[in-house]
Amino acid sequence: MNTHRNEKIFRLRFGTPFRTPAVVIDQWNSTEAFTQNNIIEIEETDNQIRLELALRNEQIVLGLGEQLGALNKRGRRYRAWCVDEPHHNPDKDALYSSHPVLFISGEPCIGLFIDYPSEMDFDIGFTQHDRIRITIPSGSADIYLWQADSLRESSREYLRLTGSSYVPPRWAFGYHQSRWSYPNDASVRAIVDKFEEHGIPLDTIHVDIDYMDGYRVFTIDEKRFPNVKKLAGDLLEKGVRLVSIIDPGVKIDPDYSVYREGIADKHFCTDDDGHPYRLAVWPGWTHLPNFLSSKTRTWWSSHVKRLTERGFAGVWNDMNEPAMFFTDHSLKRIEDAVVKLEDKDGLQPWDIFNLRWACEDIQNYRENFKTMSQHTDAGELVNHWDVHNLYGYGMTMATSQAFEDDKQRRFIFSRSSYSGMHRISGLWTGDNSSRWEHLILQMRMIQNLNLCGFLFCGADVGGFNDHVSPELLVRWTQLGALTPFFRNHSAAGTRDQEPWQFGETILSAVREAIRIRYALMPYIYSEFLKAANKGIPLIRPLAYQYEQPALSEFEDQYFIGDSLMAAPVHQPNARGRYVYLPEERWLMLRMKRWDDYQTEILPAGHHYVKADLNEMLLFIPENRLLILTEPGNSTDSVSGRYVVLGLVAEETELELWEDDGFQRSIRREDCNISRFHVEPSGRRVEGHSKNREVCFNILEPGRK
Ligand code: MIG
Repeated sequence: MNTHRNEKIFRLRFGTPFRTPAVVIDQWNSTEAFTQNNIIEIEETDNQIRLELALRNEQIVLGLGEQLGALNKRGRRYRAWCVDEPHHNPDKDALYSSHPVLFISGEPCIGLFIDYPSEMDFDIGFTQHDRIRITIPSGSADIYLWQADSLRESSREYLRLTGSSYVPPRWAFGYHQSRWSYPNDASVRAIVDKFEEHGIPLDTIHVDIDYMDGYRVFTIDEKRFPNVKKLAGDLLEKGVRLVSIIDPGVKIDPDYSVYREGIADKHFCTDDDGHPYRLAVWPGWTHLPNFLSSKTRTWWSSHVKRLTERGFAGVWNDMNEPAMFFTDHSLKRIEDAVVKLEDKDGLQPWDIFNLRWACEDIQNYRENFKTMSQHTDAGELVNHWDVHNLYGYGMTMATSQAFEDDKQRRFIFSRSSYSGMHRISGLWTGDNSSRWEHLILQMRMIQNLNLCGFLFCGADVGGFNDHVSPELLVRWTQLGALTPFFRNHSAAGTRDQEPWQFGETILSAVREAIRIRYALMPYIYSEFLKAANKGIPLIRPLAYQYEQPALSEFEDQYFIGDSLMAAPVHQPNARGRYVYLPEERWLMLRMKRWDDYQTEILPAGHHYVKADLNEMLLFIPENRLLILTEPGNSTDSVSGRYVVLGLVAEETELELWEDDGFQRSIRREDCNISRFHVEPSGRRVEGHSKNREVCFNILEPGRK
């Protein structure tokens, strides 16, 4: 073991770890010995590293980014393993991404990041309620450890280690409409027209896999979409952008140039015989690009670039865990099991169970991942299993590379990711379902994802699998309006869930929730820029915001930036909810529309607050200011007056950051800064917005 220290963070290097792109600090000068302080026990045996930590009752464990379970990860077992998992049920232990970092509360707080891109086991108080036990089934890994005074500091250290957030263009903060699939040019136009007709703001429409010619990545089916450039241009005139999905599997087809290039230049992952690895996904039999190779990434990026030159404004990376529907290997397993049926008299129960299991896990069969290899730039051949969790990150690096030389920020988001990918892309949480349980799951995930640096994240609003109910669509849209990435998306075969599908009452409630999002846009965007700039989360658990671990109990409430606490209604038939207010006094807004709301001053403590189906709740702590503006049809057309809201007892200020929505730099000095002051002698606006129409709507009871 080799120990190096960088200010607060210690690196423990075991063996010869695979170099991942997760960490940005590369100076581990000091060789000062790491003192274990009896906080962590590390046991190294043959090909296994095991870490153990004791947990006291009051300690909580945050982190792990995109994972199931509660906000506080205690009491469960998790697996670091990127997997195409379409059923986000409570018994699952892994989803599409791997973010192997933990933030443990206490004095001091402990932070822990295991830079190891393959399967690991996180037993967080499951086997023994008072112990964390992490098992790395390898002799090689980099382990980073730090101590901090608070969870806030601890997350801050991690973001110092892995870098600060990707910033999408401003339009990506608007509302996105998607579905699998809007099948052609006419249907896309019709959807956009409907938004216009119903007065619902819209920034983006997504096209799913059916825009391609036979699912061949980087092609466009000219019969369905004869002129994407024209379509994109026409939409842009209405302030709407077009985003396309891309999948990593390249169809095996000698008449397809991307396939031929891939073969000629050896861009594909290989099997045990050194031939391109064969697996089936949507196009049928395909090969997978080897994104560990910089040459392959450059090749891929040139195709991404061409796609965007044809009119797409952003890229949606799917299936990059990578997903495998079946392989020769997993088919063989079924064939072998079927052969047993021939001897009916000799059949044993296990023969039948084996057949069932072979069919059940034909998709993403674990053993497949051990039979694929990838070579590195250094010419080393690596078993895919050992670097599995980096696949989506590699594809996203290649995507991001396409835009490296652009002056503008570009919109990229991915399904699979590994720690560190938050520097180059956003993320969505994949195939959830239209279930009430998935609202709370979404809230837990966006909080932990933000602590892990993935500021731009969100879940499919309305739910992907299953049929949405009208009430669920409303409540989910109200929640989505208070998450960074706000996209309605649903699976083929499920009922339509655009805002107007369920009659006037639902349409109106959904429309007003989306408009409230646009009213909040300057605030949300500004808080995002500030958070990315400082290297801190945008979405913050109460336990983080107030540095009180016990507040992790209230996992269905969270902060967006400093002035706004979300507490969405997430239960069926509910016409209100319980909310816990940690600070002395709060201003609550019960909003029917962005400009039609009741205000109420609430003291600290527990409250049951009413919220009809068409009402959203916003909470502003005392002495903090929130800004609203008149919503436009898209983020391009938001330019009305500002309304400043707050409950103020002492001098208070809000700094608002703005830019052109595209510029690369998010340094404060490159942004347009406005300062809104509220003080006894009056109200003041300084800086960029000083000549703008600003209306102060301030309550000042009991000003000191
Ligand atoms: O096997 O492209 O998560 O958003 O609509 C399903 C079709 C493949 C999974 C993605 C989903 C997308 C769907 N894809």
